[in-house]
Amino acid sequence: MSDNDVAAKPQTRSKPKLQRPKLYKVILVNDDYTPREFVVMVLKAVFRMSEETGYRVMMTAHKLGTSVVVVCARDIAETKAKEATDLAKEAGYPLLFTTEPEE
Ligand code: TYC
Repeated sequence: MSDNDVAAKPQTRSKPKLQRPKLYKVILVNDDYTPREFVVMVLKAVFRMSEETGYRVMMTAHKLGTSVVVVCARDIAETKAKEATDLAKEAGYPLLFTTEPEE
């Protein structure tokens, strides 16, 4: 085997790209039955919001139909959305929190 037969090393190295885990939005959905104060109470209890932030998020859903509550990892988003929706269900309200992937 002469020197000329040695296979050339590839000149580029492929750098493995670390995929960032997709983030999910928790979305508050408006309805005609749940009292405003109850929505704010749930936002404070489950999402650790202040009264002011909770009121603002609640009013956004009230006026526009939906409001983004938080953006976080999928398992946390799904757990919190279920916790908040279950609290309302126990109290007899149709209040709904959903999740969807962020673009
Ligand atoms: N629309 C409700 C009312 O007028 C209050 C409300 C706000 C309910 C936001 C749900 O996600 C909601 N009592």
